[in-house]
Amino acid sequence: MKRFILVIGLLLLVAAGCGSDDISLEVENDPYYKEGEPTEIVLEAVDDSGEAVTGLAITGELEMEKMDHGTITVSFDDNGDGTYAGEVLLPMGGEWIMSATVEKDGKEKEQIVRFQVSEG
Ligand SMILES: [Cu+2]
Repeated sequence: MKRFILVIGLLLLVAAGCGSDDISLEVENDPYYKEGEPTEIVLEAVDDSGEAVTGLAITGELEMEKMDHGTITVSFDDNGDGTYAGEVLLPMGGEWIMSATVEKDGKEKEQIVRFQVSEG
């Protein structure tokens, strides 16, 4: 019986390992809005174990939480250290929602990232 439990445990470990291409994005800088100037957004990508993930292609569709400004597209450049930087001209600061498309090895995943843009 103990051996059986051990085998199940090992299988679960393997399964968890396979699921480790789950990537989560977070805004790691403090984006600010200044009229007529692009806002920089820096994303950090980490996997399940908190390791930085490089080599992703990330684009985002930005929308405001409480207002309709349409959607604004921003593409991110891989900084090579698990962070990705993008610049975008926003109409205003406030609460923004990004629907991010993350591509890794030809596979795409969607992720929602919420962040605050301060007015500078
Ligand atoms: Cu607005």
